[in-house]
Amino acid sequence: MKTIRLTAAQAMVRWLANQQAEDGTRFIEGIWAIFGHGNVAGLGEALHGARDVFPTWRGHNEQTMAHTAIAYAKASKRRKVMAVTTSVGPGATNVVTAAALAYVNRLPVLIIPGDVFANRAPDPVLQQVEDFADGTVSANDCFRPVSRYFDRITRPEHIITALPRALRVMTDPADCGPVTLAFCQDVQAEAYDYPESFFTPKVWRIRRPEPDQAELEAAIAAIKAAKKPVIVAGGGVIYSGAEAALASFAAEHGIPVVETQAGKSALAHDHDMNFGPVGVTGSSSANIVCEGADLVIGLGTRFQDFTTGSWSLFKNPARKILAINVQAYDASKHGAMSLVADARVALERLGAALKGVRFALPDAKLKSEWAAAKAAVKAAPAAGNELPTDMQVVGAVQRASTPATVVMGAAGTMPGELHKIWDAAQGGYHMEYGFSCMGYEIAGALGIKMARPDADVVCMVGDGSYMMANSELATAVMMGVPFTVVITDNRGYGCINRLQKHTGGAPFNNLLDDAYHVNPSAIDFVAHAGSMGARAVKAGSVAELEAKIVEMRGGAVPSVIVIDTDPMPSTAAGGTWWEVGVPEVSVRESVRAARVKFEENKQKQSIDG
Ligand SMILES: Cc1ncc(C[n+]2csc(CCOP(=O)(O)OP(=O)(O)O)c2C)c(N)n1
Ligand SMILES: [Mg+2]
Repeated sequence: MKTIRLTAAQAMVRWLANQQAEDGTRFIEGIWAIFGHGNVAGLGEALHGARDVFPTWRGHNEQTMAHTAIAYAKASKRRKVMAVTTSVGPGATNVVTAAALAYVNRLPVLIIPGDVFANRAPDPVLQQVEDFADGTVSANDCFRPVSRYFDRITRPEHIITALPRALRVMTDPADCGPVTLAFCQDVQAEAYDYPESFFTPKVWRIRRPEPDQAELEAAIAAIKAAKKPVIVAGGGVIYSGAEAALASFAAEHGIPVVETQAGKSALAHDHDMNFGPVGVTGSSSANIVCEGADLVIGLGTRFQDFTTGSWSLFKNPARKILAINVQAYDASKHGAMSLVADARVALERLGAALKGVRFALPDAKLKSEWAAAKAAVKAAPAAGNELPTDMQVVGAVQRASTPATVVMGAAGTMPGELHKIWDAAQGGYHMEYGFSCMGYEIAGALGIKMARPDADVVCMVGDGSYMMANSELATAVMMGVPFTVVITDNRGYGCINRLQKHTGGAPFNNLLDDAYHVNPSAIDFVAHAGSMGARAVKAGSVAELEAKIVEMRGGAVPSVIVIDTDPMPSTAAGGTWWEVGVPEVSVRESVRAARVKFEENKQKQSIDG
């Protein structure tokens, strides 16, 4: 056997650089790194040696550079990924939130945190978490519950088994998620005679599981027996590349499609079969269809509470749920009839068996009424002194958008409003709403633009999320990756303030003025973003915002446009109940009233299974 003597870190990097996506490009596009003790000497030296074939990028925060990697994978429909490496201790635990985000959203990312010495000679090292009862525990054990595969590399030859397992998980459509390979720092630097064959380039094809025959037949029978079916399209449609198959299946059989946050833009907003966004942040058109449906066909959806209205949305007492999902866990939720399969394959198999089966589409008026409701809240405001609403901001961004626009976000007011009222071109929507993690926005925009250089990426971020994490803006400037950031400054956590009010709470600790302060907070976002090298301006009105988006598009660095908005309004039309725990006893009358409403709504909840 021919061997080559390399350190474990050199071997890992060489192996990673040789893994290919189906299109022949690197499956792992490159690695985000913040060095420290635990990765600078071992992995750092190896990455330097491979820098011409495997790029290393420097971020400003481990969590957000992982967000960039995750957004890149999402925008690549899980066909390509990025890796992230950190030092021992705080660098590593900074990534735990991002790992959880990837875990929830079923998105692949390869996390390689440095770990303590396998030989334990210098223990306790700087940043070592000492477990009094377990000698095998390190800070990296925090990754276990939020990794689809976790391994600790305590011998150089471990990578020969660990790395293929890591790639297996990231390319498995059902198990897909974050992988953590905690890499002991002494082991990174140890040499070993690796078999040459280990480094043979490999193409990782993503399989398309076929349905089980009996499940398929039961699904066909259920659809044939239905009178008012609806398809709830989730992120799985997009990851499967099933958009065109869905469009033709829906059109052929007359089945309306509604879209979740992750599924939005599977069909263009104006596609005949697209009845709009579903659920808590959904349209009246989609929700009315869902309320009456006798067969709810989940296609690549996790049935998160925002989709199901905490299981109060599907009101037809005779309703059945058919869950088509590549992951059996999701396909068997809430007593659903399961069809475990790839979304595209499932649609093809169902379509072949349902030739000639056609349902009457819901009244098209539902769609025109929703279009009017959207247009009303998005219309440019009449000139005046009032602060614009976030919906009017969305309207301005919409009018300034192009067919190449990908609007994105994660937390705050924007995800709900964008899901409801944004008219997305096919593929023009990217929302991280599995974890809805504040601070994903700017880092995520960078990842999307790296995956889709031709896209016009528009990042919608509130002042709160911007304050939580913004420093990858400096990275985007440094790397020359441009996108547009719209900061809606409503001086606080507007959506949570509204939720607080809605549940009877006093305005408390959300808007900056309602929080303990000695000096009123007045943050200059233009100066802040400008200090990182972005082209930053303030828009004094919705009209100015619209003009500036167009004017600043196409620069070499990100542009940031700040606009003051009113924290109070949100789109009243559409939507459905969302369960939030309202106190059963309270001295506040408004809480007691909210509790009464809560109990009424609880009656509408129907949980199968
Ligand atoms: C990391 C994280 N912490 C807390 C939350 C809960 N949360 C959701 S939205 C929000 C406020 C967001 O404020 P901002 O970005 O200004 O948006 P706004 O609602 O004001 O438009 C908070 C605290 C979260 N989603 N993520
Ligand atoms: Mg805000």
